[in-house]
Amino acid sequence: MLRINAERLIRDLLHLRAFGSQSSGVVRPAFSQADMQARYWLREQFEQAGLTSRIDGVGNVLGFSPHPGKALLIGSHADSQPTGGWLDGAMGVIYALEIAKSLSESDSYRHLPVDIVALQDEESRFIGCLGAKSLTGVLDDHVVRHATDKDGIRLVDALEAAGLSEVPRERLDRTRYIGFLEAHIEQGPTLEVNSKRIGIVTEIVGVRGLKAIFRGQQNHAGTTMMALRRDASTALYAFAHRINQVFAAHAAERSVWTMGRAKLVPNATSIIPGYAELDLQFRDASESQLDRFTALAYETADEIAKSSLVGVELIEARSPVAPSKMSESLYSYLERSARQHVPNAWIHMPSGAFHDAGVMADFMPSAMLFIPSIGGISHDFAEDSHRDDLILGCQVMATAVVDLLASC
Ligand code: HGY
Ligand code: MN
Ligand code: MN
Repeated sequence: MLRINAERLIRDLLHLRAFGSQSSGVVRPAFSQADMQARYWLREQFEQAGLTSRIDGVGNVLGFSPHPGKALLIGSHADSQPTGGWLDGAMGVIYALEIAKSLSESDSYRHLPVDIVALQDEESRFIGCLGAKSLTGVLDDHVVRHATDKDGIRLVDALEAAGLSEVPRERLDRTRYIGFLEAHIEQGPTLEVNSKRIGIVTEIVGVRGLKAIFRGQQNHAGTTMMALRRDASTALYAFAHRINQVFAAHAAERSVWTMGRAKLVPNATSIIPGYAELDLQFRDASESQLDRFTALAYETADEIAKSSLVGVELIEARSPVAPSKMSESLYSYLERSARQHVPNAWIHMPSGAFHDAGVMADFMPSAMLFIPSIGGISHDFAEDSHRDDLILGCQVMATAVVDLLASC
């Protein structure tokens, strides 16, 4: 069996955490200085693991094995949410690094071809799963040219500032790979609540994002009688309330929706807002359910516009990520390894978070492994996992990798 080095795994996880660390979490958004510093360090580490490593034109850090034969690609994303947890994405990148290092030190397994990758902007600062979409050839150049982050910074300027504008983007060679494996924290409570230590992911939800824009009339908060107001904030609150009612009435078992970002202009206590924005994100494992929610959102926008005398416009706020199925033949190796290491402490489960594996799954067979998140918390500085779960997850992944490649 390929034995990982547990101390080195934790040490490398903590080293990656140091890039952009704040309180107990990280602030390492795509193309930030902390993100690029982390990628330079990862490129060095990939080289030290015996791989040929380079950073491509959208910031993906790739490590290519010198060994012949059909390879596995393993990895996750190294960028974080604006205020993120230290393990989201990072864990899967360091698992891949630890497996590469352990293989390079093993007389029995050093010949196995494993490429590794630290993907870029999975967290949608500019474009959700930017790195995975670029590697698999589904990144639309028009979208790249016009992408901006929430502060209006253009992606093309971020690429320029990171010194990547003239760097070629890598494209994966489909014929080189058996498939893609991604390890990730669960980011939810299922494993912990069920006292399980390993999750084998069967499917990943899709996600869509709309922005509702409300255009009314800015005016004095004291002299403007209620009947005369065209209050953009009141229309926003009415829209949000109605969405919660209508989506709840049409929700499927795993439907979720979030209105996590609002903007009122001019955002002053004694001024009736003339302009407002509200982001609406929704997710489900079924494309038809996402279509249904999209239609309901537009119907609700029309309804509020008619009843409030405020203009209500819906625009697409993010590039959609479609729901995806994981490869059963690939995840059967993760199952076999989990059964060997923790016979009664693993389950099959869907993923309520989207992941790069969801994009990779359209390009090659893909599979994911989860470890528990303490308290089910993620996308928060408090995100954490138990050290023994971190170590177990990497060992289960390493055993599955060797078993899979040895059987090819
Ligand atoms: O939002 C997500 O599901 C992912 O963690 N970016
Ligand atoms: Mn995330
Ligand atoms: Mn993630």
